[in-house]
Amino acid sequence: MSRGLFIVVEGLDRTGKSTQCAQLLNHFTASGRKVTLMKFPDRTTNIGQMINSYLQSKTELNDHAIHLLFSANRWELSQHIVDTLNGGTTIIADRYAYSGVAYSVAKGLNYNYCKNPDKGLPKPDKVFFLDLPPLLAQQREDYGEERYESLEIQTRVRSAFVQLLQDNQYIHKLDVTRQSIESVHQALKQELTPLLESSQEPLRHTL
Ligand code: DGP
Ligand code: NA
Ligand code: NA
Repeated sequence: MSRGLFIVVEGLDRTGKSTQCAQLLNHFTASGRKVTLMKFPDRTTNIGQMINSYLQSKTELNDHAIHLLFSANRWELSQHIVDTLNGGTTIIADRYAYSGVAYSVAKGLNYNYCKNPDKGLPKPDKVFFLDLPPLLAQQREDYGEERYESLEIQTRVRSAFVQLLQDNQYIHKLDVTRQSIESVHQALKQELTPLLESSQEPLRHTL
């Protein structure tokens, strides 16, 4: 049995990540592939509940402490990721370690420091960065409810993502400005086609 693919969708808040993940899930399900969705942060775990409370500004936490909690939230699910992929199921993840770096760098934490806690996590087969100018994202529905959803912070998060794109050629940037949901979906599918048609190397890559 071949293993599943690990696909990650990244981007600023309100760039359509969740919508695109759902579309990919439907597409893969319809084509008969075993597939599941994961979302980071996963707010259902104990650590995830601490993160949720922080994001809703119900608690305050030191920048380093929350950085490590976000990473711990990925680590507590890492074995599940490995087992799922090795069991032949494809994972579509709404955010992953790239958000981990970008949002903390945006607060002023050191870039290399930010990457460290996630080193060793399973490495995705494909990472997409849905790029939308922060000013356009801000105009979308429900914007501004959580901690990081301000134009100033999102602009800094985008700069950090640009640095990640420069340092990791395997991250695929997709400009979603003025793109319909369907056209972004088509672009993602097209980019995934070569991966779907080739057999995967055993899962041994780590971040
Ligand atoms: P979401 O549930 O996708 O809206 O994400 C919640 C918020 O948390 C969003 O503003 C992005 C931010 N975020 C996601 N992952 C991380 C992370 O690992 N570290 C930090 N600092 N922020 C993150
Ligand atoms: Na959000
Ligand atoms: Na989302």
